[in-house]
Amino acid sequence: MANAIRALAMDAVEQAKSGHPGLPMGAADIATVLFSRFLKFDPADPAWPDRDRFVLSAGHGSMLLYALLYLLGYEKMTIGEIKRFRQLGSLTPGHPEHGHTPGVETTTGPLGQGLANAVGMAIAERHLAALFGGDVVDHATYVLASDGDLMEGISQEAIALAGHLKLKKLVVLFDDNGISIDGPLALADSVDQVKRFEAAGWTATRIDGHDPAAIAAALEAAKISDRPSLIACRTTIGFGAPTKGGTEKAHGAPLGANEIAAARAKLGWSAPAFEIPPDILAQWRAAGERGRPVRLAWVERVAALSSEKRSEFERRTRGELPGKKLAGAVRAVKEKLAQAPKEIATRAASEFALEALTAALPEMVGGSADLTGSNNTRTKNMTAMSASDYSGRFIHYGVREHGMAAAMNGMALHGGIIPYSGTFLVFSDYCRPAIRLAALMGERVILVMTHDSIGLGEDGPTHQPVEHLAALRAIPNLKVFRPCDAVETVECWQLALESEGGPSVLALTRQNVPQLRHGFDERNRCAAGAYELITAGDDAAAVSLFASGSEVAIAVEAKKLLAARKISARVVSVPCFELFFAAPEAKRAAVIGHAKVNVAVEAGIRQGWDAIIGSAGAFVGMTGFGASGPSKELYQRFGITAEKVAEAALARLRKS
Ligand SMILES: Cc1ncc(C[n+]2csc(CCOP(=O)(O)OP(=O)(O)O)c2C)c(N)n1
Repeated sequence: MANAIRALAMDAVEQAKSGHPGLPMGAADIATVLFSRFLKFDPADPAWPDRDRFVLSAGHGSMLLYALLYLLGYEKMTIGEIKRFRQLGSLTPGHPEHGHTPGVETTTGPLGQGLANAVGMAIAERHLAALFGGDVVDHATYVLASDGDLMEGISQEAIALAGHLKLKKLVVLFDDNGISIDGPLALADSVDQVKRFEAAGWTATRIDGHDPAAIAAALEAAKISDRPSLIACRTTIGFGAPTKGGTEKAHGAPLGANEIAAARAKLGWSAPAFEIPPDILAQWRAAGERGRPVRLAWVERVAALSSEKRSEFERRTRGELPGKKLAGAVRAVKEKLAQAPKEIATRAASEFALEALTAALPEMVGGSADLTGSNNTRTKNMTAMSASDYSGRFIHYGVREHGMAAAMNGMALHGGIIPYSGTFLVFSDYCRPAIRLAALMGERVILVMTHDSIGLGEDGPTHQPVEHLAALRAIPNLKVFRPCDAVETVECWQLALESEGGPSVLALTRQNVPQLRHGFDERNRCAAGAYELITAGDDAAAVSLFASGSEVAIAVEAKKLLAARKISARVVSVPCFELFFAAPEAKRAAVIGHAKVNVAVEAGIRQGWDAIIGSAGAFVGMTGFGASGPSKELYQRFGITAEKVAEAALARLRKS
């Protein structure tokens, strides 16, 4: 059965003239034992909520997964798709893509991410099991990780968190082949992985990864472990390839016709390319059938839940928001703000909104990378998740931004949870690879990022984001929200929660900002991405002032300065570029207006703003790094003031 995987991997890579045969050939025995005897799944329902998860963290070994899906009988994964490995539009892209190929749990390729996703999946399983009971939530998460996965820094964050939370149903199968692209691992690494995982609170064993009995025994032991398990499986990369096996030559290139022929002979595999002997295929298909009765029994157990519990479980599994409750919570927050306006930091406004939102949406699971008090992501009635109580809805991620962002992807992929996190905006760089993957996969994760400009003050330039808004706005399918006041903050929260098909960043201030939206307005004005906050009055505006976040108040002051000089100006708040750019052209044109002069103000770099103000527009913002000092002095020092905005407008008017 394992040789069927090896043959398909060799043949598909050869046909595609590119790809990675080494990992599938080396890990074939591990995968065969896991999928034919341990993994709980049903090819007839790849999205069955209580399936065990299998994460191929070493995504370059994608042919391992595609071969398994075909052999086990996943309907969409035909032999034709295997033959079209790596071709445009096939279900067999170079690296596994979640949402594209049924049976692929997460998109992998950037090493280390899959392992950290799996930690999030295992957290989600424990949390939901605590809420809904082991009768309906009881599955394991298996990871196949390579040397590369374990060399990446993110793996340390992931395994430390998993060990701390005692995620006993998480099992990492380490493809311990001692080879990476440059050659023997010894060129670059000498870590004892067993000791490393043990130090992080895991059980860890070392086995022969080509011995099915040893693999099965280790998997059995992992099942009863009270901690997460590492099984370091000593394997030979490209197992079966007579000259290239065991070397880096098997890692990432077609083996060539001669080597493939010799491998077939060595493995005793006489079937032609892409053909699986019927008896072997039948064995695989029988393995694929194992899970059906298990799933049907589960369906019955779900049906036996009280109707209230069942409908809540199913709602959460579908990722469907409790629409009325969400709308009610947002309305209640807005009504309070209309009655008693708040001059507070938007991070505090976020906490104010979260009190209502987390009460209405039990699927929200929050957290922070050790900045809970600064990020304001923990509401009063949230308890911490721990190894002794997985029902807690707040995760102390520790100082692990990258692991946090990737674990959130895993939680969102698992389903039943809307994860949100907290850190400083400047550390979005530490989360970026995971944010990019959330955007690529279209997963709803929400990243609260506070201290969003020089306005954070005394911590200085290491902590003051400058290019971060632009850098985040550059990621496709990511919404970057920068609300200007408490009302916009709750509106942006609502939009992020409703953003089912992608992640959101909420960039929030440390410093207080005035409430600029007065009175109760049912509409979510931020949904337009940008909108006219203050009109010019009766006159046609000579100046349009655009701003986001804390700088909207500066634009409002600048309007007053201009008015004193008999120049009419309008103020446009721009809480979300992406939503604005997605609006129909006519709407965008109306918001941009046709004043003689456009000026934008944002305490970040100009990049991106030209799409709104045009290259002739004036920009007031940052051109270099910040400095350490009180916030108000920094705004003066870097010239991000109402006076400078008014001056910029006047200078442009004089020229026009
Ligand atoms: C973050 C990241 N860096 C680099 C790469 C490119 N890359 C792909 S596989 C690999 C290492 C291969 O070694 P190993 O992980 O042991 O896989 P094996 O050779 O055993 O298949 C590298 C550097 C990547 N995919 N992701």
